[in-house]
Amino acid sequence: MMNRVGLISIVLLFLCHWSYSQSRTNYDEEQVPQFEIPDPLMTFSGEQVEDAKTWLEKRRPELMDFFTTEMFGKIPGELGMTSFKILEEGPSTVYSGALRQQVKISIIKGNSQLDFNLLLYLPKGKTKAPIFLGPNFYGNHSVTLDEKVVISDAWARNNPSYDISDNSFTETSRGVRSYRWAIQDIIDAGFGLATFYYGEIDPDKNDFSDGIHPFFYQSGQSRPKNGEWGSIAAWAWGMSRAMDYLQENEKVDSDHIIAFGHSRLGKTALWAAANDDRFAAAISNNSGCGGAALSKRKYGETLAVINKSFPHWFTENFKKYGHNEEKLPVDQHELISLIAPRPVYVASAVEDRWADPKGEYLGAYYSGKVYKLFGKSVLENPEMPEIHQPLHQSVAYHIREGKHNVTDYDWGQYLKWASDVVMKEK
Ligand code: GTR
Repeated sequence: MMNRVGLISIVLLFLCHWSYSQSRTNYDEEQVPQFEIPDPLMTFSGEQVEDAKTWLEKRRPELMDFFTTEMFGKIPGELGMTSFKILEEGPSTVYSGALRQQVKISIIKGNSQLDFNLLLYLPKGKTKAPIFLGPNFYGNHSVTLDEKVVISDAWARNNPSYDISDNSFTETSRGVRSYRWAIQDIIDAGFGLATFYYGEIDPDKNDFSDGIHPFFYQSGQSRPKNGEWGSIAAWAWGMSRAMDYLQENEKVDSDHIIAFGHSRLGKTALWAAANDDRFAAAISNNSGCGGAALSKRKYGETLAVINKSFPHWFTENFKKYGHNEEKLPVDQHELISLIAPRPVYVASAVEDRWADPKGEYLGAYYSGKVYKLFGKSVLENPEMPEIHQPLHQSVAYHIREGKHNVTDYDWGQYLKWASDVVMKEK
């Protein structure tokens, strides 16, 4: 008979093996489980949606509701921009033909006030420029070498490679991310760029005592309730407050403001555009898990992993789907379809396996069913295209060589698509 030590060893061995297999990242297509793609045109009660009207009146609201309460979280109240102030404006010496504007946007509720700075570069010659609006990771001063750009005093993530320490930005990080923002190309194509530091809306850490969340706390409350918003929803809300201001800027073509974001901010751009139809289109660059990639594929980053590493990004409810993707009645193609009929662009990078390029393609591909209801052009092939073979429809996609990043190649595609597709929409 096996003694107790033997039995305990076997149990421990089993547990180790189980936790190892649960935590190992899957990069093997053979290990992708069999699963059914939830039908965006079938209501939760099993009714088939056959036209755009039923989609808009019945199916879209229930999906919106699901993504709100189970994934990103609900904003506990209404809150818009209270005021704005032009801090500074002038011709840029860094980009030819560009006008720079810096605007402080304020949101006030009771005794609380949140300010964030929007940096704009606009093409000088245009009376009203279409623009890309995208939050940034390291402060407005990091996207450009332009010395006039104000350095944020918000909480910053320390990063030795950018000389960022003591959780604050200094001159050392000016321009460190300029390679990700093809500002001169954007201006030359007749577009503008608007960007803000996402940490001014909510610092990216599992701490809900700062940023916008406390504006809605009742006495004694220190974090959002279950079903209420996490950080991604807060950053998306910030994009809408920037939009409030952009509606008032006479130099901006307010019918053509495109939500843009990379990675966690690519997840954010999709959610912002789903919630706010003032966005004419959305671009999600390498957005991966919780963005454009299908969760049920369990390839690269999974729900369990993202919820563990970033417990503050989604609402509490979302945690129950970790290691339990089968229970999800939706998948990310339905998040994308909430943006329909407005154009959407999903982009991947070959070496960015963590974000699951194939899952990102399929997310965009399966959203096509909804876009088709509106007569829009979609991705027709269930097989993903080759590298550098962009597909520029209303639902657009490309995969490029290289890593998790935003490159000039990406911007080249976005600019072309924005001119050829988005500008023709309205
Ligand atoms: C990773 C995270 C991804 C992605 C990325 C980023 O660490 O696992 O979901 O969002 O960060 O934002 O760069």
